[in-house]
Amino acid sequence: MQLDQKGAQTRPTFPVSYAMAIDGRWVEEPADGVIRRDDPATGAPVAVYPAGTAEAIDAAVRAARRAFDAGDWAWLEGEARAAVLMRVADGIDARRDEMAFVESHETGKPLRQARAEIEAGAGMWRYAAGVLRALHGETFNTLGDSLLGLVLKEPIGVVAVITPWNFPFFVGAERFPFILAAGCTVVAKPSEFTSGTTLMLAEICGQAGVPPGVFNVVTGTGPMAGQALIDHPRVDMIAFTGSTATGRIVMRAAAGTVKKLSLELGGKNPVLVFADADLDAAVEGVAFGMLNNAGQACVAGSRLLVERPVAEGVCTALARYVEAIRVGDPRDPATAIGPLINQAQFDKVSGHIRRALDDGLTLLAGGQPPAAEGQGFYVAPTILRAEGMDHPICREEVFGPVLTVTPFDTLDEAAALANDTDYGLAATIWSRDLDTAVRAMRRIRAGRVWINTTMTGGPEMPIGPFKQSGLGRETGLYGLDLYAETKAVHIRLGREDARLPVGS
Ligand code: TXE
Repeated sequence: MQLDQKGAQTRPTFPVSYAMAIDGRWVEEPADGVIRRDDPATGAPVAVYPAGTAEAIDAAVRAARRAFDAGDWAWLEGEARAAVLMRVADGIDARRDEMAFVESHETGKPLRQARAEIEAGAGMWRYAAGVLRALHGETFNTLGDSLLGLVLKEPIGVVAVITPWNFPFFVGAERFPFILAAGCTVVAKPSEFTSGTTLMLAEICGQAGVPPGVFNVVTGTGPMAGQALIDHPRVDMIAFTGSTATGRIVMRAAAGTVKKLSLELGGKNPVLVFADADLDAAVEGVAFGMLNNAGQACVAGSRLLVERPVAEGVCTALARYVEAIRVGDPRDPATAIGPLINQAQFDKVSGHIRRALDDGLTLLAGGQPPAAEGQGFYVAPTILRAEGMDHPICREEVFGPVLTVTPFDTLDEAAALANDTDYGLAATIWSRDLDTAVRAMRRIRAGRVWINTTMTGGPEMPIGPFKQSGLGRETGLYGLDLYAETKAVHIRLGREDARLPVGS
């Protein structure tokens, strides 16, 4: 998988056999066999990765530790480090179509969407390169005539990054460039379903001048490679993105050697539509928030709360809108939604829908496989009406193209329903009234709020959770600071008087 001489991109022949990137080398061992990944749209094999063992993790962590302690990266001048990150961004751009092709085949997401995510990922690397030299400490000149206080920012060390399958490249791009910008070294463990683009990134990093050992990738399963990584005593910090259940395992493991944590976990994100909203725009936005990436997004808008006088009309328009959405072949440019990631996710989403129907929730759209179906894990956009927030489909992260709709009468009620969840990742508000929109925004407990738009932003905005959706803020200046330790330095000027009583 290299650029050809004219600079055109080569599409890989599937299945691709990958090796792990450890200490600047490509290695297939230590591994406990291999993991085969099949295209969720067709079932055809697309990738084979080594099932890295605890020994592979140990080798990668030792390499990252050595590279960090050697200081070649951590002490590199900011200008030079930024130049490397810029070259990584250029390398991503140069292989964008090829990476999008791999990403689409491993995840089932539409090719057009995969391309946009790779492009936005390169933008993250450029932003981190630019902001890198803004990382700075403080001085305190208030400690008196003979004491000067300095607050220094230093890289935290070896960071373990565990990423999920829903946005394999982009979730990495929200973290890796900031971690490297701060001067840290990385051991990444991508999802066992979608490791291809992270390994391609390792190749690009090497070509861009990231020194050996600074960016390592070990492939493998969560219970084997993932667990060994979070347990490893020489890891200083874990950045984990995935389910809340696995997030709890990560927290427990981190307690062993008191590692710093960043966790982006599940979400059950409310979308509030007030009667004064631009309802056409709201319907389109609600559909996008519910269906982007087939609903497999932690910030997906999965609970629609709609003001009662417009509820009927919004439901009718929304049902019509989503039923016209094209579900099918991810490589067809007309496709809006591809298949779900795998059988387990298909079973989970179908099970949620079945249970809701058995329990008497009203079906407004979908509920069965879509018409334009191949043999993949396709689920039709499904809308269900729910009174209150008690049913499991309103409380649990479904992670599929499924939306519940609940009417409300007052802003207070809307805020209470929105906050009636253990999660706090994101929320969306549709209203043309500034007072209503701002009051609702202030009441909702979520790390990201969109008003009259949804699921958009840029690298300068911090992302992260409230409540059981996790810990920490990635991207923006916050994302750089996250990977820095803070050292308080006290400098004495002149000779100090003895501070202990001496003699009698
Ligand atoms: O996630 P896991 P799964 C949610 C979503 C989905 C559910 C299950 O609701 O239906 O999680 O998905 C690694 N030690 N999200 O089971 O297990 C694993 O290898 C260390 C929300 O795929 O959390 C992968 O790399 N690592 C989410 C990563 O954790 C372990 C995105 C995520 O997998 C591990 C994905 C262990 N013991 C799923 N066990 C979001 N917030 O966007 C697993 N892993």
